Amino acid sequence: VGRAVCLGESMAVLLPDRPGPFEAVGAFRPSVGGAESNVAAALAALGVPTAWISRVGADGFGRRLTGDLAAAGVDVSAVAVDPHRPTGVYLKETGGSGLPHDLGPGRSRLHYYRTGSAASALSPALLDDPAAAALLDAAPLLHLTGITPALSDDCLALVRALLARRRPGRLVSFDLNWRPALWRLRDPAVLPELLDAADVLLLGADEAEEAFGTGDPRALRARFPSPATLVVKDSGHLVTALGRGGGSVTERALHVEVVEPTGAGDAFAAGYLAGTLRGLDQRSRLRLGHLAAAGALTAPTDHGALPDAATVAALLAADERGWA
Ligand code: KDG
Repeated sequence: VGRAVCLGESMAVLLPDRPGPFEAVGAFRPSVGGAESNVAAALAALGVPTAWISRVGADGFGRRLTGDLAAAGVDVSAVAVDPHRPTGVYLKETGGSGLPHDLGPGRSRLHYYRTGSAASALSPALLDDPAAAALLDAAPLLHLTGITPALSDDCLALVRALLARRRPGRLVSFDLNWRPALWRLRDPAVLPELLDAADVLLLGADEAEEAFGTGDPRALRARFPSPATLVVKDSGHLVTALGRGGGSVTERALHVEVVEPTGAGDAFAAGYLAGTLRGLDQRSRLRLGHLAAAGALTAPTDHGALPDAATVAALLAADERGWA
């Protein structure tokens, strides 16, 4: 059995020492982020053998990314090192300081420095790389997001090539991850065709509203008819999984005190996909997604911890009152 493969750009993250606009920040602490590698780390934490495929610069941030992911148990053997382009970086701004220009409590904004990054040079040439091809050929799951096709024409071509190489028995999941800042200079009209080529399509209702004019699960199901499962996350509270035949299951998120929301969608995806690979029923897949998301919501970084295995098992089996 192969490893689940997550493919996409990761970046060094600089986390501020306090909430507020950057003019009020005293220091930044380095961490790692990137939607697909967040999913990879969370899948590994959930016990799913996982690889992350990407490209980093020949620099300290690139070594930090690959080192941290390897330490999280993720296979990084097919991460290429680009001698000419740097690893991307983002700075996280968080609200709640009460100062002028503050974003507001519980809100955050990512400031990207990633144009011309090593990962933006990912291209269909990746498919000729023996290490990447071997991982992709054996993968029971390939996870992609809408960030990658926004990075460059080459990245878009790679996503198209990956979606065209279907293998029986391999699931392809695609998380919209709508990033308007990345699409400002590119045409997002390429997205629907990519999303509709997935087996499992994950969307946030808010981001779908912005990107496609509707966040309604039924309308989105009609808009994206091909994926076997469409998962719509309604502002973090309710998540609905809709099959192709009209059936649907909805599960409420856990109530948690949100510390910082970045990475929660990735953690949800990992929980849902780990449940899918384990053959759990839809409700349990959604619950595992919510449990993983709760960990990320209550951590200042992109990553959070899961409860112990016994607690997870009890929560998956709990009745409606025991769960929410
Ligand atoms: O989902 C979390 C990501 O948004 C964050 O880690 C940065 O990958 C990132 C992006 O492109 O926004």
